[in-house]
Order: sequence, then C-alpha cells, then structure tokens
Amino acid sequence: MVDLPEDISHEMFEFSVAEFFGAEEYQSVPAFRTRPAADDIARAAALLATAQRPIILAGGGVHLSGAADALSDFASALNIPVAHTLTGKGAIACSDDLSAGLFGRYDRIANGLIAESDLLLVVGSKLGEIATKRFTILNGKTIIHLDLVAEEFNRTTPADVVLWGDVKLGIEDLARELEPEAAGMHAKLAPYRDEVKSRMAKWRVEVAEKLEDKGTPIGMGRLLTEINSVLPADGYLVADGGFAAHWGGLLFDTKRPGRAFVPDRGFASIGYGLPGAMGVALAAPGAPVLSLTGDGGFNMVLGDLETARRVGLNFTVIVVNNAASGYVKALQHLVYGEGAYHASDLIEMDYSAIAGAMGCHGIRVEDPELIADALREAIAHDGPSVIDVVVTRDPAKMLPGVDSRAVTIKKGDRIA
Ligand SMILES: Cc1ncc(C[n+]2csc(CCOP(=O)(O)OP(=O)(O)O)c2C)c(N)n1
Ligand SMILES: [Mg+2]
Repeated sequence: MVDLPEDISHEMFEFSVAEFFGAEEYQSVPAFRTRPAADDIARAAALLATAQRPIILAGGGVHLSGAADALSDFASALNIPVAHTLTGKGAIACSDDLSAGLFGRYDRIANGLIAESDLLLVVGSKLGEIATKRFTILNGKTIIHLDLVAEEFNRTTPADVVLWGDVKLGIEDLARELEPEAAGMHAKLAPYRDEVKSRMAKWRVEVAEKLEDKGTPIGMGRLLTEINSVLPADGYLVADGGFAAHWGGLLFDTKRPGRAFVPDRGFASIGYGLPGAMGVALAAPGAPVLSLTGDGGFNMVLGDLETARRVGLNFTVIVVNNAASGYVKALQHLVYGEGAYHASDLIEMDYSAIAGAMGCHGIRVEDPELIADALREAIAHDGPSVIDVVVTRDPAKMLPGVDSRAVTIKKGDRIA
C-alpha cells in the first residue's frame, strides 16, 4: 500500500487529495455484490442434498470474490471435496483432507473423481480449454454453475442450474438453504471424504520418485517439494506462463484458504514472473514471495530487477533454467518428433551471475539437496534474489503429464 501524504497539493495544482471524491466501497473489490435468485438457490440445494458424490470445481472467481473462507467452511460443513483450476488454487487449502487438487489438463486425482461424480458445483470458473481438458471431462455431467459473469453460462459446458451472482454470497446462500440437511450430508459424505484423502495419499506414493527425485538435472517435482517445505503458510508463489504455472498449479500446496498461488492465467503471457513478484511484494509487504519463471519469460523482463532494487522490494525469482522455450520445445517433440525443433532453443545463461551483476542476490543450484538452503538464504536476503535452477534439457522429460494437445483432432472437436 502506498501511503499518500494528507496534502500533496503541488504548486502547479490548486487542489489537495482531500478534495477528491472517493467513495469508501470502491477501495476494495468487488465494490458491490449481487446474489443469485432465491428459487435457483433452492433448486441447486435440492440437487446437492441428494447427491452421492458431489464435487466443487473452484476457479479464480472464488478469489476475486474473496470467498475462499466461505467456500472452505461450506465444503467442510457438508464434506464436499474441492478441485481447483490454476487460478482457483487456495479456494480450500491444498493441505485440507477435502482438497482434490488441480483438475483439467493436468491433475493428481481430480479428473477421476469428476468422472465418478454425480454432481458438479462449478464456482467462479469460465470452464475454459485447460480446465475442461479440451472440453472432454465434464460432458454429460449434472452441473450447477455459480458465477458473476452471465456470459460464461452455457458457453463451453451446459449447466442444469445457473446461479448468477457473487460467489461469496451465492455460497453463503447455499449454506443457509442446506443448513437443515448439513448434519445428514456431513455424515453421509464422510466415507467419500475419507476416500478422497486416501486417494491423494496413494497418489503421493505413486509419484514419490518424482517428488523426492535426487537426480540431476533437477526434477520439477523435487523443486516443488522443496518450495512446499520451505515456504510458510503466509507466503506466496507467483507463477509465469510457461511450465511454471502448470507444474506449480499441479504440485504447489497452499497451507491456508486464499490466494497464495498467483499465476497469470487467462492471457498466460510469459514474462509475468518478475513483475508479478514485484506486484505481490508491494501488495503483501513482509510476506515471503517466491516466483517461478522460465528462462524465456525472465529474459523478456529482467531489466526490471533494477526497478525492484530501486523501489526496495523483497522477493525471490526462481528461474527454471532449461535453455529453451521449454513448453514449445516439448510440444514440438511430442507432435513432430525427436529433433524437429524450431526456434525453441535458448542460449545457456547463468541467471545468478546476471542478477549478481545487477546488485541482486544470485544463487545457482544444480544439486537438488541444495535447493532448500538456497530458498531460505534468498528469502532472508534484503532485496531481490534470483535462484537459477538447472533443470532438464531433454524435451521428452519436460511435460508434467500427458498433454491433450497431442491428440489427433477429429471432425466435431472444439479447439480453443
Ligand atoms: C507473451 C507470450 N508469448 C508466447 C507465449 C507462448 N508460450 C507459452 S510457453 C512458452 C515458452 C516459455 O519458455 P520459458 O519461459 O523458458 O518457460 P519453460 O516452458 O521453458 O519453462 C511460450 C513461448 C506466451 N504464453 N506468452
Ligand atoms: Mg525455459
């Protein structure tokens, strides 16, 4: 927050700050809230009350509405698991037993739970290409869709009940409507909650080799494990548009409800990692701020390390250094085959040395055992830090999972 002096009148201008009209409600977002129609809430509640395997699909609208606490309370009161999009992470804490993790293009257990679910409560999500895995995983499901933006209803995925309004108020209304059923639903869905918890535990065992990878070059799974263990609950992870957002969205664990994961989805433009970290450092002074960025994304903006030093900001940029526009190269590998790469290689660079030359704290990490110490050292440093993490150069090993964009396109497929 920038503190304005009470009177910043300037000799050139004949006015002071006090003379500006600024209504109180416009100082936070949303300025005004509107609630869904009562009969729509009643229809949605009736569907929820009888569902055997409901699941909440949370998007970034949950955070825009400041509804993470309300949503977490709602899910806990009724024992409904919550899966999230890239921007919806933190709608419920990832550490919560009810968290089903990321759904869509990449997932842990969520897509399977969606397939087995008899009711989806979609909250603050536009159900875009990535969330729906190219419009494949929600087809034929019974859907309640709560959103403030009416244009999103029935745009990619038809809904059975539409709840048009603010997410926080909509969730609070649903909670109130379901209050008489809450104890019964909580008991009925308890085995389902336990199943979600044990499926998540099983997933962790299945991917343990990646999460605890001791090999070099450093594995992304291991990097995210170290970030999870070092970053405290009040910390933030910003994510740039390339692999950073997808690996982070899949494996970063928030430890509280709220927006602790800050990716630039929607546009998903690369080059967001550094300015995103600067923005979070300004908005949450004192909180530890990490930012995952690709080397390609960082190349676009690294001059702003000067701005960050000048402004006196504290954050740590973690450069995922694969000497490539990795996402592009991995898809070229997948779609066109080994060696068929075009304009996706980057030159080898040492971003810790570059940061050091710019007066920032630079650390280069090639050994996974040294990641945690590097993170702690960088967080403790007063000023911007850059950790250059050397990861695989092999495009066959870069993707977090099977990528739906490599499938053959058939007549009738909807491609975004
Ligand atoms: C401004 C912009 N240009 C192009 C793209 C397309 N794009 C998506 S990922 C990617 C490669 C990013 O490379 P890098 O930042 O090194 O991240 P990596 O995938 O290697 O982790 C590109 C070019 C984009 N998202 N935004
Ligand atoms: Mg890269």
